[in-house]
Amino acid sequence: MATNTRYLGLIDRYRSRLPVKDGCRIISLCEGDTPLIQLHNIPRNRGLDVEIYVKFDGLNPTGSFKDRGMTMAVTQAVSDGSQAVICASTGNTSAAAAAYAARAGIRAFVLIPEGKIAYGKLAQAMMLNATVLQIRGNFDDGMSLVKEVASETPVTIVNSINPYRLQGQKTAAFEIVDALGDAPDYHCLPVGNAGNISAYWMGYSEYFDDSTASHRPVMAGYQAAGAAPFIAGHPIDNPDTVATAIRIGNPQSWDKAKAAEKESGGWFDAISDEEILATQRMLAGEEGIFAEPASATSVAGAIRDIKSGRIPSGSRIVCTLTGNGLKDPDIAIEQCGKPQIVDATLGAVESAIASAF
Ligand code: AN7
Repeated sequence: MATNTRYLGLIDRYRSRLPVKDGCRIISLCEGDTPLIQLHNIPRNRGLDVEIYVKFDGLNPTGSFKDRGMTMAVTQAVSDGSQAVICASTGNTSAAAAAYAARAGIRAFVLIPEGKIAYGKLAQAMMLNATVLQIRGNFDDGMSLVKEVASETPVTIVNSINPYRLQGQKTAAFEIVDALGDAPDYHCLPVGNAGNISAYWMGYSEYFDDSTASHRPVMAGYQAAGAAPFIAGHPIDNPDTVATAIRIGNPQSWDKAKAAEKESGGWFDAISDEEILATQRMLAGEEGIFAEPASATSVAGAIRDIKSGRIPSGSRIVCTLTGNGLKDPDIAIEQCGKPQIVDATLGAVESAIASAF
């Protein structure tokens, strides 16, 4: 007889390390347990002597790491008797909130910046039956509005200022240590609202505190150059980047992220849009991994810092790929161009193939 080993999601897997009440209804889509893929061609093609992995969180149920936090936030909201959740979002949070609210049978309200979210994310939020409000403003404006609405209306905020979100997201660090047998030397992340880097630091710290890991990694956070408040040293007013997921000027987890930087001996740095897109194509073309632009920021930063020696040779590095490339088809086609059109004849197809070599 085969045994039933069906994976039931990260709350089931890490329940003893999560604040989940006994007997409460778990709202899950079997999120978590995402692949940790070692990069082979990218380091080899550049002569980089490092052991580098990507944690591909774009393979979560709604295609981003937000599902990790959302299973916890919506489970708690339902347990508290909440009938509705609300968030501001650059796209991925809205998709995750919509999905987990649908699963729970409650309402989701999402505020997104008009015209500035990737098409796949908009499709998700609509299809998953959220009430979608496109605001004439950016993410930071939406975040302020959500706080005001929630102070007057019985809706639960499921942005990462909800502490259950970070609790869920810390499990990614657990999975990495469980997979590698210890913490990596460096962990590189894209940074927008700064919740995820704070959550990873919490996860690594908890494993270190009870000696499950022998050390904690140095944390490196990378922002898009046009949306880099941590590099500026203060919130910025008009963030802009091709990586719309991280088009954020006023990170809500500022203090937690700065603490992670300081305690780990890490750093923040900025990556240009050109570098972000070139790295997105590099991951796809050289490794077969299609991540969204914001995600590529972590790998772009890691490669730059390995080349400069800031991350030394021989290091073991993990980069989080936070979202799936399918989220943003427009940016992909824009970079690659439309495919060529040929006649439906053997000759035309053969000559097109020959010219590709
Ligand atoms: C793919 O969906 O803020 O630093 O509203 O979608 O924890 O904010 C998305 C953020 C990185 C940044 N990569 O993470 C939202 C939202 C992707 C993202 C980030 C986001 P944080």
